[in-house]
Amino acid sequence: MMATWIRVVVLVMACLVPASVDSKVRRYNFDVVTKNTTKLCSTKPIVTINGKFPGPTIIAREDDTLLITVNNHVDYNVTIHWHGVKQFRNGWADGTAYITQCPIQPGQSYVHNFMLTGQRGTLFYHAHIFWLRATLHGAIVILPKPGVSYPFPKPREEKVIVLAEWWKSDVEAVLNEALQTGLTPSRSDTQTINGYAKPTLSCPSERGYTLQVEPGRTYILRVINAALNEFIYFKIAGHNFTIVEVDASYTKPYNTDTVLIASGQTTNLLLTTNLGTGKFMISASPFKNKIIATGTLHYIGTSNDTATIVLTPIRPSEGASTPLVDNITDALRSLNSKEYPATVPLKIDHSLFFTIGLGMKSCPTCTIGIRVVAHINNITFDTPSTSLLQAHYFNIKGVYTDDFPANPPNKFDYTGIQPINPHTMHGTRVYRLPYNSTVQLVLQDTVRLALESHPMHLHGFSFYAIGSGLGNFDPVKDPKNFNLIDPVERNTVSVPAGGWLAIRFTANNPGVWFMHCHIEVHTSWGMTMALVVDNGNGPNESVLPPPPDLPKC
Ligand SMILES: *[C@@H]1O[C@H](CO)[C@@H](O)[C@H](O)[C@H]1NC(C)=O
Ligand SMILES: *[C@@H]1O[C@H](CO)[C@@H](O)[C@H](O)[C@H]1NC(C)=O
Ligand SMILES: *[C@@H]1O[C@H](CO)[C@@H](O)[C@H](O)[C@H]1NC(C)=O
Ligand SMILES: *[C@@H]1O[C@H](CO)[C@@H](O)[C@H](O)[C@H]1NC(C)=O
Ligand SMILES: *[C@@H]1O[C@H](CO)[C@@H](O)[C@H](O)[C@H]1NC(C)=O
Ligand SMILES: *[C@@H]1O[C@H](CO)[C@@H](O)[C@H](O)[C@H]1NC(C)=O
Ligand SMILES: *[C@@H]1O[C@H](CO)[C@@H](O)[C@H](O)[C@H]1NC(C)=O
Ligand SMILES: *[C@@H]1O[C@H](CO)[C@@H](O)[C@H](O)[C@H]1NC(C)=O
Ligand SMILES: [Cu+2]
Repeated sequence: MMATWIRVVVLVMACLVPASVDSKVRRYNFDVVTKNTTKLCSTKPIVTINGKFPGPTIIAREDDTLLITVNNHVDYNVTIHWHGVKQFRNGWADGTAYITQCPIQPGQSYVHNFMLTGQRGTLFYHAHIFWLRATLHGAIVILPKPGVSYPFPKPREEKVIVLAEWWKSDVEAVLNEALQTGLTPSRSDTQTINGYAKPTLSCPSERGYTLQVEPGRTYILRVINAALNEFIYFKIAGHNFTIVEVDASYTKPYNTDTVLIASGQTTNLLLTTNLGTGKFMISASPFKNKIIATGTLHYIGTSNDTATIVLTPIRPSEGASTPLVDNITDALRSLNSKEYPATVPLKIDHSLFFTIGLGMKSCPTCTIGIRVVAHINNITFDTPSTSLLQAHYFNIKGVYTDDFPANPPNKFDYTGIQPINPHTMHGTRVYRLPYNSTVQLVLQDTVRLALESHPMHLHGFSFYAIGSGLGNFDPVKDPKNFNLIDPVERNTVSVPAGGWLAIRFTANNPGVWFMHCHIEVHTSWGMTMALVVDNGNGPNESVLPPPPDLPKC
C-alpha cells in the first residue's frame, strides 16, 4: 500500500517537472570547433559550439546554477557572454573580452559558474570578442521555478527561433579589412532563421526553416535577434502574435502582426494556429540589408505540394523610425503585478545624459585618409589589454580612469543638421557608481555622420525604459511624460534614430559592467563604455573572488 502511494507521488512529481529539467545544477560542455557548413550553395568553415549553428539551446529553470565549460579548440581567442544574465556579484562569468576577463586562448578552457537568480524567459549566449558571435551563439531558455506557471495560458509547445546573419566570407576578415581601410564593413550575404537562409531551387539542400504546427493550438515562439548588425522584422503570413515577454521580463499581452527585434533583444510570442491548414511564409527582414530570410509555417496534414501563402516583407527606409515600431515601443508595458512588480527607482542619485553617434579619426594608412569611429559623450572607447574587472578587483593602476563624464563635454543641437566637428576624444574611461545608488540615464542620438537607431545593451542589469521621443531631450518637459508605473524592463533598448530614450535602474550589482551598442560594427568603432559599481558594506554586497581558472592575458 505504502509502496503504491509513493509510486503515485513520484509519478505526479514526474509530470509536473520533466526529468530533463528538474535538477538545480546543470552542466554543459561547449567545445568551440571549426565546422564546414553549406549555405547559399557554397561551403565554408565556421567557428561553432559543438559543431552546431546556431549553438545548442540551454534549458534551465529560474534560480538554477549553470556550470558551462568552454573548451577552445580553434585558432581564435574566444569568450562567451550570457546575454541578459545579471551575474550578481559575479562579473567573472560575464564573458566580455577585456572588460570582465581575458580571452580563452587556443587550447585553453574556462568554467562559467553562475546562477539564474530571479530571471525567467528567453535570453541567449554569444561570443563577445571581435565578430565571432556571427556564428557562436545560441538560446538560453529559463523556465519558471518548479510549480510556478506562466502568466499566460500554457502553450502546446515551445519553439526557439534564432535570427542571424551570414557572410560568404570569413567575418573576422571582413572586420579586419574594414578597420584597415577605414570603410564600413560589407553587409552580410543573407539573414538566417535557425541557420536556414531561404528555399533555393538551385540548391535543393537549401529548403528554408520549416515550423511544423498542429491546427488549433497555441505555441510560444522564443525569438532571438543574434544578428551582428541588423534590426529584424519578424512576420508570419496570415497570423497574428501576442507579445508576452521581452528580454526575460513578462509584458502585458500585446497583439500585433509584426514585431521588430533589435540586435541583442529577445521577444516571446504566442502564436495561435487558428487557420487549420496550409503553408504560410515566415519572414525575417532586416533594416539595412535587402536580403531577407524566409521559412514556412506548415500545418501538419498539409501536403508539401500546397502553394505557400506569401507575404510582402517590410522594407523600411534605412535607419528610419516607423509608426509601427514607435507604436510597439510605446505600447509595451511590464506586468507590474503582485508577483512581478515594477520596482522603478523614484528618487535619482545619479542623473546621466549620454550622447551616442558616429565620428571620424584621421588615419594616414586608410584608403581615404580617415576612419569611422563611434562615441559615447564624444569619447571613443579604447579597449584595454588587461580586463577592467581584474584591474578593479586587484587595484591595478593605469588600466582605466574613472572620469567618464555624466554629461557630454559640449552642448549642441544633437539632432540638428548643422555640421559639427566630427572628431572625438579617446580613452578607457568608466563611470563610477556607489553601491545601491539609483541611476537615470538618458541616451541621446546625435546626427554627425548618419541618422541611425542604436540598440544599447547594458551588462549586469535589466532596467526600465521610462520614456523616449524624437529630437533633443528636453529635461524640463519630457520627464513629465515618463512612465514610472509599468515601464517595460529590458537589457537592450533601441534609441530612436534622431531621438532619445531614458532608462532607470538601481546599481545593486557590484562589478564592472559594459554598456554598448549591440550593432557590432558600432562596438568595433568604440560606441562602448563601462560602469564600475562599488562594493557595499554588507556581507553580500561585494564582488565575489575570481575563480581559479580565470584566463590570463
Ligand atoms: C572543410 O573542407 C575543406 C575542403 O573540403 C577541408 O580541407 C577541411 O579539412 C574541412 N574542415 C573541416 C573542419 O571539416
Ligand atoms: C489578426 O488581427 C487583425 C486585427 O486585430 C484581425 O482583423 C485578424 O482577423 C487577425 N487574424 C487572425 C488570423 O487571427
Ligand atoms: C515535406 O517537407 C518536409 C520539410 O521540408 C520534409 O522533411 C519532408 O520529407 C517532405 N515530405 C515529402 C513527402 O516530401
Ligand atoms: C499606431 O497607433 C496609432 C494610434 O493608436 C494608430 O492610429 C496607427 O494605425 C498605428 N500605426 C501602425 C502602423 O500600427
Ligand atoms: C569632441 O572631441 C574632439 C577632440 O577633443 C573635439 O575636437 C570636438 O570638438 C568634440 N566634439 C564635441 C561635440 O564635443
Ligand atoms: C538599497 O536601496 C533600497 C531603496 O532604494 C533600500 O530599500 C535597500 O535597503 C538598500 N539596500 C542596501 C543594502 O543598502
Ligand atoms: C548572504 O548570502 C548567503 C548565501 O546566499 C545567505 O545565506 C545569507 O543570508 C546572506 N546574508 C545577508 C545578510 O543577506
Ligand atoms: C589572444 O589574447 C592574448 C591575451 O590577451 C593576446 O596576448 C593575444 O595577442 C591574442 N591573440 C590574438 C590572435 O588576438
Ligand atoms: Cu549603434
